[in-house]
Amino acid sequence: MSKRLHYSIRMRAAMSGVHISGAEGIYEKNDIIKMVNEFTGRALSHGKGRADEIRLTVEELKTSPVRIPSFPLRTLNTRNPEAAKKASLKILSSVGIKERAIEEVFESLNSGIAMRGAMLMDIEGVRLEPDLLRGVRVIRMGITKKAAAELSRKLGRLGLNNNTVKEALILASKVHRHRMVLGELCISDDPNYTTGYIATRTHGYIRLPRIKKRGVAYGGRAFFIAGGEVKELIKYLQRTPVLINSIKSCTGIVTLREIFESKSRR
Ligand code: PML
Repeated sequence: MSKRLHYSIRMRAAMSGVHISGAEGIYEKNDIIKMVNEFTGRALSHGKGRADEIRLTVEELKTSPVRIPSFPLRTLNTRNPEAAKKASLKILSSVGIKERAIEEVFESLNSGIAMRGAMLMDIEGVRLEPDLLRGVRVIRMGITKKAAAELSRKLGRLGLNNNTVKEALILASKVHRHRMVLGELCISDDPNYTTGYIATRTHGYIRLPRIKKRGVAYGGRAFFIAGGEVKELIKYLQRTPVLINSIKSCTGIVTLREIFESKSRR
């Protein structure tokens, strides 16, 4: 195992007290200055406006990152929010999450209440995160340079080589490494970004275009969880450093049928 030191670099930017942009990764020492520059640049030129407050954290990691592969990525051709919800219900309920829990998450994410972190929803539909307003932020995750180049190449072929997709895929891959997480639903809070995703260990990362109407400035993330200590899960999500070091398949548009047929062949 590598003895090289790793650093978690995290950026959060706000404009007039409202969160507009965030980014993070795990890097070696030589890359710190470059990444601080890059993240600062991102905060100052975000589509939602120019940040007037940028918080940067550079932290030496005390433990070596756990190295894991990314989830495979696919896209369903969902034509509107109703179709995206229907597909989410089918896929998430197939791994044991109750429909009422999925409905509850859609309702909360569409309610307009902005949360910084993710909801933790048990599979029966009961919220379990200690702070219902803030949710749980997932931090200390990244991707190796080699895997990042491979991911850019694979996403590039699909016209998806951008930070939004890459960061969401890294996050979902880290989160589902924990056995308590059965599934995830995410809707972007960017009013111009209408693609969301669901993820499960069985099906991987499934993008859902048009999950919301353009112009809607809210969204969020929920993890469906079962069987264990919430405290222990939160500790993993926030403290365990995870690095993606290999990339599974990145495929274009597939049908729901193909998703169910291929799950055992991934
Ligand atoms: C976000 O805004 O960070 C969430 C993005 C979710 C969808 C990413 C994708 O297109 O795969």
